[in-house]
Amino acid sequence: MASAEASPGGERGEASATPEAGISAHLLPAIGDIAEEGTRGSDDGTGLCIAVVCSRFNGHVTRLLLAGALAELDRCGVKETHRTVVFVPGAFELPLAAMMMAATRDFDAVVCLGAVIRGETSHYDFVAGECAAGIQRVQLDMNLPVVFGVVTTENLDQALARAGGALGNKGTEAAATAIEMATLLRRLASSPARTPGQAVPAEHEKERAS
Ligand code: INI
Repeated sequence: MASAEASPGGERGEASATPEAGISAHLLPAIGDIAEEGTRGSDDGTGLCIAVVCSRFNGHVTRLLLAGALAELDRCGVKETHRTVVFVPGAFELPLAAMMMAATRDFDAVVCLGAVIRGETSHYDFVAGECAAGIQRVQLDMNLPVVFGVVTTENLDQALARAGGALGNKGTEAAATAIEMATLLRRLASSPARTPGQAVPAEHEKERAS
């Protein structure tokens, strides 16, 4: 398993990804061009417990997202016994189920998977918007990574392209994000990153003042 320190920016193919190759912006270079100091998570899911909440609406898309997410959890070493998959009727229900999973405190991250397709609904904006806002709220309220693995598209073809088609798999990306954030939070908790603007621990206050 590649460690973050050993391979900053390189774990998920960022260094070689190009827009021309049709690779999602999520995987584009962001870190490789930046100085290598700093703290980030890794793709080592060993020992992590991950909950996946998957919407059944547009199930022909979400089942592909789920397959991508589970394959990524496998690749990263998250044991099957350390995963829980929960299904909800639609994307609108994802935040509540994510909140319930987060509240157990049994998980290091929650991955939310869904597909909201504008062509099929006049209330696309409400479903997609409330789903996104709800997921963000859960993650901030619960202080736990809750990942938005929801494709929001104009039509079915665009959704399928992002569910294992030409534009990658949003479920795979969501699982990778969950592991990166969970490992980042562990690292920050055990050894706070000293980045500009970050509060200085009390024991260092004197040192800074002198
Ligand atoms: N839910 C989705 O996940 N995707 C959609 O595209 C969608 N459309 O088209 O309406 C959708 N609607 C259902 C919604 O998520 C709720 O389940 C429903 O409104 C009950 O709360």
